[in-house]
Amino acid sequence: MSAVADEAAQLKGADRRNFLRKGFAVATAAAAGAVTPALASNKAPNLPEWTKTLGRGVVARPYGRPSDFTDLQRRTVPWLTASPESSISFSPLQDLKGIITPSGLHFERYHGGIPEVNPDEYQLMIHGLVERPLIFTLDDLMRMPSVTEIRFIECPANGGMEWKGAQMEALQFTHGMVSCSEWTGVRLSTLLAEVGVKAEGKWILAEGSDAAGMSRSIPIDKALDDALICYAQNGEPLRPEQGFPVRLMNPGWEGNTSVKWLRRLEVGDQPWYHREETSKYTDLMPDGRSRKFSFVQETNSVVTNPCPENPIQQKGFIEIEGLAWSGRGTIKAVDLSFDGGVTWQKAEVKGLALPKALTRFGFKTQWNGEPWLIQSRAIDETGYVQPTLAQLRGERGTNTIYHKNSIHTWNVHASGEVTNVQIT
Ligand SMILES: Nc1nc2c(c(=O)[nH]1)N[C@H]1C(S)=C(S)[C@@H](COP(=O)(O)O)O[C@H]1N2
Ligand SMILES: [Mo]
Repeated sequence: MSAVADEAAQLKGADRRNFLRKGFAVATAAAAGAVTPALASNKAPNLPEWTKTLGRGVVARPYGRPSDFTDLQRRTVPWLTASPESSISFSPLQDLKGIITPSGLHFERYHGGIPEVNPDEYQLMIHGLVERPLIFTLDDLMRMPSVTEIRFIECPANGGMEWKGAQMEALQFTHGMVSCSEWTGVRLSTLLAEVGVKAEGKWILAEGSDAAGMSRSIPIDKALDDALICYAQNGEPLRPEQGFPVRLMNPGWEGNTSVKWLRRLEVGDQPWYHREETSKYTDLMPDGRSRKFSFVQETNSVVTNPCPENPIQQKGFIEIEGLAWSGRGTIKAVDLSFDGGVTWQKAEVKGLALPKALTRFGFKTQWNGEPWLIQSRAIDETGYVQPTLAQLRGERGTNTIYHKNSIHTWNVHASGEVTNVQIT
């Protein structure tokens, strides 16, 4: 018997003794899967190269960045848009853990490029149907009472390429227009109290200072509820991509309403019906008419492991994982199906389940090479159940690109490969 095999056999003996003492050792061993047995020869002086020289010192990178051995990337779909200034990059959901999207991987969506706003010259004007029209500088905003909340932002076009059929062979492209950060700022209601909204004030126009001058009409109820005038993301100033130095953040609502590089809020008595709330970001129904204002991002979920980018590597233990979110509030439950929605089992909600935030779920099981049609179905605190594709298409047809929150299916093949399919 070789030294290695001998050592492995000894370890097995030790494991067996442990097992006799503690019942749970079996589950642990099964969960570890095919892992190399420990070797005594792995100890000093047999050390890896990187242990034999000093590493990089503390000042080399005043602002840290991920290891050069990692490859985390926002990616684009080249044919989707005509120019990089009016385009979309998708978050690599397949590579992320937990619920927070690292700031550098937050999906990007803009219509006129990223403006370089000088924070020293920054101004937010609030006017219209108010008692005291005011201009706030960044310092003014930062002196006011702040709140910090973990919330997702999702473009209503997330999944838009899948309305007519399964098209994108990557989780990053089927669902990567959602991200989740910890946001800090001033409640819009606090600012509105400063300016004093007149009784006729029922809508607010939010206008960006980018070349697109993107603007949306926000109902006063949302403005007075949880809308945030936001200047920080994951503990540091907003990234330029996310609207530096200040964006509006409407938790749970279509990302489009969260106007970035915010320069002006005008209080009015009716909506403005600007481009991004009429010709765009409006759902075309089967009868040719459009749904007027569909603000809320409804309950959605997707399995992130396995997925096309994360095929199953070995038989035996696997923890299925995924993300669920609801613009209406907190995720209450997630069901999983392995047979395309015929039978369902309860998944476990892992870690924090916060309102209007990405919520991670998991499910521990075994895979023995059988084909799976794996689906997740999220249910939120209002009792809303994520619809099937057939239900959603029944209501909205296929001539739209927005608000596709239907149950998604991954086909796990006997090889462990995963492909994107639709069950209708
Ligand atoms: N000023 C301005 N705000 C904007 C946009 C824009 O083009 N200009 N794009 C909107 C759209 S369509 C979305 S989905 C979100 C995306 O936010 P993110 O880039 O921080 O992910 O920002 C919104 N806010
Ligand atoms: Mo969007």
